[in-house]
Amino acid sequence: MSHPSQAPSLFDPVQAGSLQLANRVVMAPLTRNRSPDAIPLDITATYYAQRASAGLLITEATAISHQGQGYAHVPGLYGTEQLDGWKKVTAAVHEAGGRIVVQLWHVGRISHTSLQPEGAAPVAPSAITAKAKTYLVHADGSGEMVPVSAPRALDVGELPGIVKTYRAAARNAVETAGFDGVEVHGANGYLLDQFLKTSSNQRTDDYGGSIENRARLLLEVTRGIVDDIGGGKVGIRLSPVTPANDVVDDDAQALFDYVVRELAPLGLAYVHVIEGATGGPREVPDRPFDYEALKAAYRQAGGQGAWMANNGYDRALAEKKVADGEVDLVAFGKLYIANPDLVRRLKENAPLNQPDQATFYGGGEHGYTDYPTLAGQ
Ligand code: 8OZ
Repeated sequence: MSHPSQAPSLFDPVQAGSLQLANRVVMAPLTRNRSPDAIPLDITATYYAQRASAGLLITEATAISHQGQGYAHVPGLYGTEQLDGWKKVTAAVHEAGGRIVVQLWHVGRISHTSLQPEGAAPVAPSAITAKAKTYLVHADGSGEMVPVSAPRALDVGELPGIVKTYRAAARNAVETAGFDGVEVHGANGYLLDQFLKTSSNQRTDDYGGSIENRARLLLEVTRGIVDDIGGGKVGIRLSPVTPANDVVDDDAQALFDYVVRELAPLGLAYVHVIEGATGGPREVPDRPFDYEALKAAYRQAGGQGAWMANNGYDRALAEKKVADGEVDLVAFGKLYIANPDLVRRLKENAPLNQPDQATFYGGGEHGYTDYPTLAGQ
């Protein structure tokens, strides 16, 4: 079907909304828990700048508010110190010739009272506790995985405030912190995904029940951000069938086909889809999903954003799907932890460093900024 001489390659430039990308290799958002008090450190600027040859860097998930935080030492976007920390990151990435967007995060029920303002219960669409764990760091520096706390259901009157908080974070991201854009985290069982999916949303108001109602918060957030900073600087991440953080939908295909049709007129930079179980198998037992149909629904509704795919891609699969025109961008997670020069390694089919799971979450430079490049090896 494809014309080999004209087929796009993973290493060709591409335009995604307002973002001019040097290639189609993307660094996926990766939680690293190295930002005490939610403030990105200098080593974080080094870490992202080392990876600036990616067509696009997506930051680790970043809390839009203290209430939106659910793990120890994840960064935020809500105060002067946090924004100043991010300024150093974006400056270092731009100096190295890269492009970087920040992932906007509200965890909803995936949190713990000890991480919430005044020790309050985390918030959720419905008062249903997730079978999930979060990560705490104690005063003596030791870390621990603990079950998430029981959430309280958000009052409908609180939802406009949540939309406003997302919008403020997006404006701060581009106007103050120097990001090239933002990615709305609509995936992995966090707040917006909790509203989308039937297992976590049992509301009986305008934000629960029908697909239209369950998608309302995600769409209000995304449209609001688009009004503020322009659709060309906005991406969104979705995970139709991931079991991450204990969510499932009764009819994921119908739900997500609707979501992308509604997103189509917004002029987004990209739609980022996690295929299968986040960080795990590309197929989820008993949860079939047709990603090509999802993309077709978006295109048929006029969506022109770049189509970004993620999860378990290797060089061969990425090159094939880009050459076939199935996907425009491929986001690599674990491979980007271990290979700062991933673009070069893929291009030259060079050996890859293997990521060390023990240093994914928490710690300092080890397992963060000390993975070697080919040039340094
Ligand atoms: C791993 C550990 C903690 C959070 C996600 C933000 O899955 C995350 C996350 C991943 O989207």
